[in-house]
Amino acid sequence: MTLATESLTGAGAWIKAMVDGWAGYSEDEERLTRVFLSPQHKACALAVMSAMRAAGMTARIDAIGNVVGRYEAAEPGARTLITGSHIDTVRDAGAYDGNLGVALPIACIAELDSRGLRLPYAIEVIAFGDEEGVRFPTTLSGSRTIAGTIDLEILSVTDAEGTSLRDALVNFGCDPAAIAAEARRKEDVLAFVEVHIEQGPVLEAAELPVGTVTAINGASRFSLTLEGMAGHAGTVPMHLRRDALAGAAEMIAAIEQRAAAEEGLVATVGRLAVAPGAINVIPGKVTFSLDIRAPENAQRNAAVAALKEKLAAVAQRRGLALEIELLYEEGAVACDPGLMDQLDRAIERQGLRALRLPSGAGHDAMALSALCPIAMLFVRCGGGISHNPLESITAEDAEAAARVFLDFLENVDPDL
Ligand code: HGY
Ligand code: MN
Ligand code: MN
Repeated sequence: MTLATESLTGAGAWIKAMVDGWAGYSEDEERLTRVFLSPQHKACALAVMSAMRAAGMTARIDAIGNVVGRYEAAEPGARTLITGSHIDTVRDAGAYDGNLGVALPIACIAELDSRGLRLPYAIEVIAFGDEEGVRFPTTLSGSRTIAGTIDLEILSVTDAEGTSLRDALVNFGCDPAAIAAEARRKEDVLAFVEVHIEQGPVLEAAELPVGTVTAINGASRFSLTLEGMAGHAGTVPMHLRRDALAGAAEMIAAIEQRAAAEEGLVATVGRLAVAPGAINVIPGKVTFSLDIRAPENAQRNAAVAALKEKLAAVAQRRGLALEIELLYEEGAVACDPGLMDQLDRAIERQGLRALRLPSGAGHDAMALSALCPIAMLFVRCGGGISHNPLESITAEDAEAAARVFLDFLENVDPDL
């Protein structure tokens, strides 16, 4: 499918087709799962790279596995506006989370290139490889590398098979020793502006295709391990048990209760493992995850502290050993007011009502906020559904968002 050159007519269908094509790169025939540095990530990265080149960009895979497309400015030495999003997915994912924010800017640059138009600044489109943090107990390594904030200690973390991040990078064809050099200099970067599906119901309720993001909620992720005593399901009286799963169940109910009691606070237990996992054995060990978020860091930190106290009391009463390991923490970040205004103006120039909304989901933009001013353009998704194969967008909304984003790109103040 070739992109119509004038004013992005047909771009929505082109963008959707590109993202739907990338959805074929999955470790599983039946559902979309593409984890960091997997063979499917490599295949998708190569497809992204060729799409970037076809749109008139130079493109390469960097030392941390990001795909970096670059569209030079009208004048050499100009600063760079970075856009992009992630191409890794959760398990049994929807196709548009992250990926839309790579395909849509590629369509916009293809349009600029078809007109032979260069802007007063360069544009980089980056397809980050590790935003979901599914394979390794870390995340945002791609965007943190660009921001220069990556902690190279993470090269030693291992996945469920025991493969270290370092070895996975080498197998992917990357050179871990070159990661530090990928960091961008603050003085070279104008801004980072990410296009992403909303993953929530606000735009659909407002009957709008796009919206301007005000801030991104902070998040803390933990792994909790409970050790009790495995035993015979038939012989151990209830009052003598140290049942790790019953303890976890009480803790998970307490977590849900605490979050439900406070506006804006959300807490999720998404993963749980029980050992030894036999029907007639009292569970001796349970490991479960905790993802907790709020718009304000103080609110999230207070909830974490309160829950740690509560869970310790439950463990103590039940004679369970409790270990809580912090896996990841990223503070809430505010979007740049000037960039938000410029996104609003572009939305209005495209004949749409400008609406502002917060992001409950985390994004690579959080990491890039350490490097430069950030902003996000949200795109309506069907039913606000995400992290679910039912995730959807319409070609019309993708086209409206592309028009807004291209309008924004052509009118950004280069002296920002
Ligand atoms: O968890 C998040 O908010 C993002 O999808 N990684
Ligand atoms: Mn996601
Ligand atoms: Mn995402």
